Amino acid sequence: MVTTNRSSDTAGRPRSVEEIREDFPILSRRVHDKPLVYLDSAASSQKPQSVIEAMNVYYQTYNANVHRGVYQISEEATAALERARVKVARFINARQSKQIVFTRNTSESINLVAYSWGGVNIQAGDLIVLTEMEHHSNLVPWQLLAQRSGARLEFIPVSDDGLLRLDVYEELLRQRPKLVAFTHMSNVLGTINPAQQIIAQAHEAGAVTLLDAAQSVPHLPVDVQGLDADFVCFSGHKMLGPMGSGALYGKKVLLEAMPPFMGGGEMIRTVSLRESSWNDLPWKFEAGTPAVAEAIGLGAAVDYLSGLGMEHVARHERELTAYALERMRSVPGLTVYGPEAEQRGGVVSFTLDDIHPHDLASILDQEVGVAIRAGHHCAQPLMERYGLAATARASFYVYTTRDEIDVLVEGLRKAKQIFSF
Ligand code: 7TS
Repeated sequence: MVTTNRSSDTAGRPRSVEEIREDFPILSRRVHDKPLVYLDSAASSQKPQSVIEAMNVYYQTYNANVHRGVYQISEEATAALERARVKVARFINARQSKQIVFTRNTSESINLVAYSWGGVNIQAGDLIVLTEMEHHSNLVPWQLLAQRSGARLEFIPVSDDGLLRLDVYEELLRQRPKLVAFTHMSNVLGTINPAQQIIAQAHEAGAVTLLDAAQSVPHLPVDVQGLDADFVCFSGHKMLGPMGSGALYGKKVLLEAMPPFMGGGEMIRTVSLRESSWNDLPWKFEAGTPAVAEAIGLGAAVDYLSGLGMEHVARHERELTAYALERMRSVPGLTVYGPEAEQRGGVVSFTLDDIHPHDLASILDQEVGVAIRAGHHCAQPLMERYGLAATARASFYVYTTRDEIDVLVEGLRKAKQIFSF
């Protein structure tokens, strides 16, 4: 039932990117009669065979609802779901698996906290501190909470080179915010924020913290206890797992004190016509039939990443990003946004002359088979901060090669030629 992954050979040598690529069936397909070069992993990653297989095995051999059946396959499904929770907990070094709530994605995890924790802890006049580099997922739920409660929002600004202005943060902390919610890594600039420091300072000022780890958990070793984070939100589909899988980590004292987010089956202990009592963590937050196959797939993704070693994953992407920055900057007229390679993950946003990023993405797709993202990347306030309507964005993962970056650069040169007429 459990598919193995060959993360390293018996001598412990990290697997080469060529070996890793063999685990991803989609990477052998062609687009426009060219090999697919997938450089949009920050939006959603590809999935290895072991993840696809784990979900298939569930559907083919023990598909059943969980937590209620007293027959064998339901018990197997329940055990597999809960095993996946334990895997996710270990992956981010959570103390207990009950601190992992399965959700559909980062957005749902953040909304859960905004409604449940925010509903009882945020009052009129309270301050919530966010940053200018947030994805809409870590902005809009707090805007909605502010509208409901009368709370205030303030923002840590971003410097010209894509770093958070921590001097301004220190000033904001003097106003004693109730919550500091920020992204660990920007999906536009690639900036890796000093999460441990930001969290420690927030705690000194008496604030609770929420870390949007949508771009960090897939790419860096993340230790929630080391960070002392209160809430951590991430998506399975960005870390080799299935669409519709995600998680919320929370400190037990906070999760236990929170009311349910949604009501329904699974999340109750007892129900009478007029009132109910709640199930234990984490099921209190998991109303209705869960996405069982997706959770099992996420567990398999975590196995795969753990097999590779997150230090190895992070090193590969750091090296690749340094290479990409150097190669891309050799293209005349190309502007890269965000900090230098040491302070960023594998995300490179750029513009080329005055070619519209959407046109650029179409040309790269058709001419060289490169898939990149173009647009505001769900971070409109950040775009506004840099006076941009859109950028093109290339993003990398465990299966990205230097050759693929060379193909991207070749495509950029072609685009320049096409637009010079
Ligand atoms: N936070 C960050 C930092 C993200 O990059 C994303 C998705 C989200 C939250 C939301 O994740 P979801 O799984 O709930 O959608 N980022 C992107 C992106 O950069 N392109 O497409 C989705």
